[in-house]
Amino acid sequence: MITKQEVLRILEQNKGEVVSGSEIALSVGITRSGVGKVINKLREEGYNIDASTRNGYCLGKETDMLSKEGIIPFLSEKNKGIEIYTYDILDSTIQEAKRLAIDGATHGTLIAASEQTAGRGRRGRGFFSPARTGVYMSILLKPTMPIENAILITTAASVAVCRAISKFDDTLDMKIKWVNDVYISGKKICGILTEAVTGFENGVIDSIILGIGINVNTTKEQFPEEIRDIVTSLSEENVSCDKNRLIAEVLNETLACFEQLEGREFLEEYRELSFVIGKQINVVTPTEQYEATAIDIDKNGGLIVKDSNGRFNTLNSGEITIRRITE
Ligand code: BT5
Repeated sequence: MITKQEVLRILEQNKGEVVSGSEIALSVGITRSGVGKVINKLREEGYNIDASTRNGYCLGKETDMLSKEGIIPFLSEKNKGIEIYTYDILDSTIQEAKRLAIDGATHGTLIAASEQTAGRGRRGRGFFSPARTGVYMSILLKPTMPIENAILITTAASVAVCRAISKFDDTLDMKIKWVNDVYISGKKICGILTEAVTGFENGVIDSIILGIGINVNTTKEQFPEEIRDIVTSLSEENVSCDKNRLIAEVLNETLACFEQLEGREFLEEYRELSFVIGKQINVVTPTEQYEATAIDIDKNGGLIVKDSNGRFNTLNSGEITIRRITE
């Protein structure tokens, strides 16, 4: 198992380039025929490894299999030691993160899956997570700050996702819909869901699980009919992207924003990316429904709205829908 990971690490680090069999054998400490066997196993798992050149192996540049070895080369130096778990299929990466949190997983632990069978959105809604078309990841965070800062984690994560996607194309019309959705050209590309894990005995928040789903290669036809016209993917927006790298960029940016929760340095960027500020909206909270104008995002990530009687309210949760576009 470790041998296979070592061989994969070398191939991922040299993706698109030929590495000689003897070089791999030497660095992993196995024979050349041993390398051949491992390569065959990786191929069976779906890795596209070319051996057409004499004496060498080349992992195809277009190979897009999720793996820890594929993610690590794109992590910033200080994040390279983070615990990473990748899976072909999971019910939900949030569920797995919770299981790992209970087992004592540390700050920054990353869980990513190629497919989710029970991808979750807010309030019992689902998140469509078909095989090998998107990035479905959860990051386990250990808050060390007061809880009002912890609420800002979703806000910070939206900025982190925008920064990460911009690395692949910085000309996209990318916006954030308060509080947790990222849109490109008016269509949802990413959803974010934050859940807390509380200690069984003291009820104190022990970990926060940040779940992020980004549509990468999903084609319009693949989306269920009911959301087809309101969602998009990076490929639909003509952005090509390596999923392992996208995961690494999101993790790097999220952990960087997490360190700024106290100082809220990312809030100005959030305001600039918000497509809600200044718009006429419908506010739907668990207890009431009314029309209002979105005025600003407050220092805790809450949405300040003004209702038709001129009264100001700050929303900390709940739903909003954009009623009319008024610039
Ligand atoms: C969200 O909820 O958008 C949060 C989604 C979080 C998903 C990630 S994936 C990794 C981690 N593991 C999980 O199980 N979940 C997290 P909400 O704002 O409630 O939006 C849900 C709504 O988005 C649905 O009712 C659909 O209308 C729409 N939707 C469903 N699948 C979608 C997709 N793939 N892309 C864009 N929109 C989608």
